[in-house]
Amino acid sequence: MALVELELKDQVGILTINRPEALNALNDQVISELDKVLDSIDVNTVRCLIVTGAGQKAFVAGADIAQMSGLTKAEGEAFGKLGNDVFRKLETLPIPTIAAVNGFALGGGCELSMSCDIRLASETAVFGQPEVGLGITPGFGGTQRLARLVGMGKAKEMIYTARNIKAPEALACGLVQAVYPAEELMAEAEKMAARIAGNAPIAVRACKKAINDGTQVDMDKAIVVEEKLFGSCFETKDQRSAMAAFVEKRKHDPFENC
Ligand code: DAK
Repeated sequence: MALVELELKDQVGILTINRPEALNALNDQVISELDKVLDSIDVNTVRCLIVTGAGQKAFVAGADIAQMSGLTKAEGEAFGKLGNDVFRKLETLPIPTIAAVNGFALGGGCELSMSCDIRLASETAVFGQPEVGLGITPGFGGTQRLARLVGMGKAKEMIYTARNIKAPEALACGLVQAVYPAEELMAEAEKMAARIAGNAPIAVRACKKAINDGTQVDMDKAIVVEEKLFGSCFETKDQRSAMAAFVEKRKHDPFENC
C-alpha cells in the first residue's frame, strides 16, 4: 500500500498522505514517496493540486517522533534536508496547491500545509509547532513560513509556547483561508480547485511565480518580476482568445494551456 497516493479528477490532482495508523506522521519513507509523487505530476495537464491526509483524525501529526528519537546530529541534519528539499519542491511546484487540513496539522504537518499556496481547514483541524516541547526546533521550515504567514509576534508566540491552536484561531490569524464542517471540506477544496483549473493555466502559474518570487525581493525588483510575467502572457493563445471574446461580447472558449 502506497504511503502517498495521487488521484486525478479531471484537471485536479488529490495527493493523500496515507499512514492513518500513525496519524500520517512523516517518516523518511513517506517523505521519499512524497518526493517521487511530486516529480510524477504533469503540470501541463494537472492544473491544481489538493494535499490532504487519510482518515478522519489527522492531516499530518508531524515528523515521525519514534524514528527521529534516535537520530545523531548528522542524521538529524540529513533528515531536515530531506524534508526541506521536498517541502520546497511542493512550495515551488508551478501549479497552485491547496492544503485540505482535515485534523491535526502539528510540527511537520503544519509545515507541510504551509508549503501549500492556500490552506482550507475542517472545524476539527488543530495547528501547532510543538517542537520545543520535544527538545528540538521546527525543522521543515516552520520558523520561516509561519512568521511570513501570520506575522512574527504570533509565530513566536506559537513556537515558543508550543501551544496548539484550533481552526477558528487559525482563521483569525490568517493561517487558514476558510473553515468548513469536516464532511464538507473536500468538496469545498475540490470546488476551489476546479474554479482555479477553469482559469487560464499559464496566467495562473505566472501569478504564483510572481507572488512567490516577488515577495522575496524589494519592491523595485518585484515589479520587474511581475512585468516580465505579465508580458509573457501576451505570447499565449489563451490571452488572445479570452480578450477577443470579451471584445466581441461572448463567452470565451475553454482555456487550452497554450
Ligand atoms: N510520530 C509518530 N507517531 C505518531 C505521531 C508522530 N508525530 N503522532 C501520532 N503518532 C502515532 C501514535 O504514536 C499512535 O500510535 P500507536 O500507539 O497507536 O502505535 C497513533 O499515532 C495515534 O496517536 P495517539 O494515540 O497519540 O492519538 P491521540 O488522539 O491520543 O493524540 C495527538 C493525537 C496528535 C495529540 C498525539 O498523537 C500527539 O501529540 N502526537 C504528536 C504530535 C507532535 O508532537 N507532532 C510534532 C512532531 S515534531 C527537523 C525535522 C523535522 C522536524 C523537526 C526538526 N530537523 C531534522 C531539524 C519536525 C518535527 C515534528 O514534526
